[in-house]
Amino acid sequence: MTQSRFYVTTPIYYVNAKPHIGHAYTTIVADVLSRYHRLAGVEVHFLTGTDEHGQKVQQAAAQRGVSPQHHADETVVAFRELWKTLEITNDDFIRTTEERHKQIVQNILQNLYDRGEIYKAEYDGWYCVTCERFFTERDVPERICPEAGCGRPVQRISESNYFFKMSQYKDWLVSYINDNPCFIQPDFRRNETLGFLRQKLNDLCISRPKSRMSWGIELPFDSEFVTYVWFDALINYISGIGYSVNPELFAKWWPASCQLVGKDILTTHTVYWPIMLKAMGVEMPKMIFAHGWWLSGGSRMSKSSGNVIDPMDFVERCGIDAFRYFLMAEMALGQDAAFTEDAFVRRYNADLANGLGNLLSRVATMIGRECGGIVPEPAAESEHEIALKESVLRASSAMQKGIEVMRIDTGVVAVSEAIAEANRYIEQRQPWRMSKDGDKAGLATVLYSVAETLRILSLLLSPIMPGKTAELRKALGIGGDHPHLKDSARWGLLKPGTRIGEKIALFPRLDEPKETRKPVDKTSVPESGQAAAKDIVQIEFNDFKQVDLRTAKVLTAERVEGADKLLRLEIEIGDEKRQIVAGIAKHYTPEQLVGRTIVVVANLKPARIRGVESNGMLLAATGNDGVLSLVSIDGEVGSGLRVG
Ligand code: ME8
Repeated sequence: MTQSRFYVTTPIYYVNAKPHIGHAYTTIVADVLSRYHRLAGVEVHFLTGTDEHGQKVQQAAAQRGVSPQHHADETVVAFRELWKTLEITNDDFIRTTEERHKQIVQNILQNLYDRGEIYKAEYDGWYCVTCERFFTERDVPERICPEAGCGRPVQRISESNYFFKMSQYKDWLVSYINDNPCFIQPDFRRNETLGFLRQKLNDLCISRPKSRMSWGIELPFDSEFVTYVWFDALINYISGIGYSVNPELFAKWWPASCQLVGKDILTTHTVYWPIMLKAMGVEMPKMIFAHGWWLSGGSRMSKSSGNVIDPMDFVERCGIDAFRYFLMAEMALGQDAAFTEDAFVRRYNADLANGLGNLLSRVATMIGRECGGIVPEPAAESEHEIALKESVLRASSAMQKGIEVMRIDTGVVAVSEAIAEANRYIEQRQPWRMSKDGDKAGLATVLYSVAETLRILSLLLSPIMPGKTAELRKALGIGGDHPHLKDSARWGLLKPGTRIGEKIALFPRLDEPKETRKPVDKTSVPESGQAAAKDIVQIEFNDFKQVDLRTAKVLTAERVEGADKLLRLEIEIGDEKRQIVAGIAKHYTPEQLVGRTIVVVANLKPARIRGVESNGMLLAATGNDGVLSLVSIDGEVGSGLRVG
């Protein structure tokens, strides 16, 4: 992180309904980014808030028989409380009905009007109340709102109104976007905006006659009108930091480092907003990042689709941190993702209960039992410790890179790989055997290495799970430390002699929902544990003989794009080369596999897994803790040998 200041914004949410998981997601992403930057010593300003004017809010209030202000005052509480519950560390919360905001919107309107950027004309066109957007005849041939995910009927509007001269800036905007590839992210959203700009760009109608809609900020130059809700709302990003009234504060934070939005409001943020700023003579934000949608039942989660999930349902059951972790891990930032209870429970059990929680419990138990609760002094490192250290430091750089390139999810994958590596390291090194054999130096090295792993990984996860990682660090005996992000890139900072804390169950396992038990995984990873052994169905020897088990050498390995569990392996079986797809990406990195001799079922019918052909299946065992180990062969043997 090279910058010294970081200003991040979320959209300001409408107060016509209670917040749902979609709103929580954007706000948590902003919070995670803010916490990472603070951890890196960067000064942060994080702004969120509520959008309280406009027809939608006026209608919602009318339906309840209360004034719009009363309605907003009540609904805003739900947002404020949810952010508090989710441990959101916003530095400011702006409401568009606050005087500080209204004043600045009016200053801007007057200034643009005085400079001839705003004019009055007859408006004859179409309007979508839900999106609060105007459309021309050509935009809505079917009389259906063309906004992403909307599709509702539009209304005809004919009235005199004020217009902002947006069209004259079109060529400038296209050049600006082309010259500044980081301005709109991800890249495919930039292309979407450029596609939009290939069509004719009209001037923007920015007013509503009070006779039709009065719930808005009055135009300073015509008291018969209020301003269009988007013109009002977008200005929050600069009114919140004192534009035109507090030049010092404004200069400190503007331009924003990152403006987060959902893809539903791409056009308003990547066309209207930059042009408004340009007309005002204000610098562009450094980045506008549009993330994807949480889907529920196959469509966008939204109040109007009737498929919203209340974040509190999950928070109450599984805790704040697990909820925050799931949202960050499950959605590739930029893409859509489905929110299901099944996916939640599965990821919780795999990554948190069996992964991180299990690692802590193993480390705390062994240090308690073998070292009287004191972190031991490590002896010389073997190649096992070096491999573990590399995996942990890789997680540190992957997380830092992930934050820089807005891929928090890839940072999380690297951390969970390091957790799996540490659990596997314990299996390989077998500290219980070292204890039995009296190998004190070996035991101390193993216990130190896994405790140090936990120090680093808990630091990397702390912006995502502030509460649980604080508990974890207390359990490691380092709860009082105030680390810096760069401490995650330095192995060996955990002081031998540290007394560990109370043993805790960090993430108790959750029961999987019965009706949605994990489907049979065609990628060869078996269900974990010995429990299954007693249910084994016996087969005849002749049946077994039909299974052609062979040794195989891994020639290449790579991740399957868009499938975070899958690796594509090119293997050699004797003279033959072929490709298999295996669901082991959470347990092995591609580098750990190349050159290894594994065992495969060579005569399995080919299958397509996530569109990639797989010719065979590798064998692996999954421990009770969910950690997977490949079946391998003792000593140097060739490939293509029959196993059995
Ligand atoms: O559009 N998945 O407010 P809004 C992911 N007031 N994110 C989602 C989501 C989903 N299913 N649903 C909502 C407005 N969001 C305007 C914004 S800004 C100057 C004015 C998130 O209450 C996402 O960030 O409809 C989306 O852009 C925002 O909530 C829309 O919130």
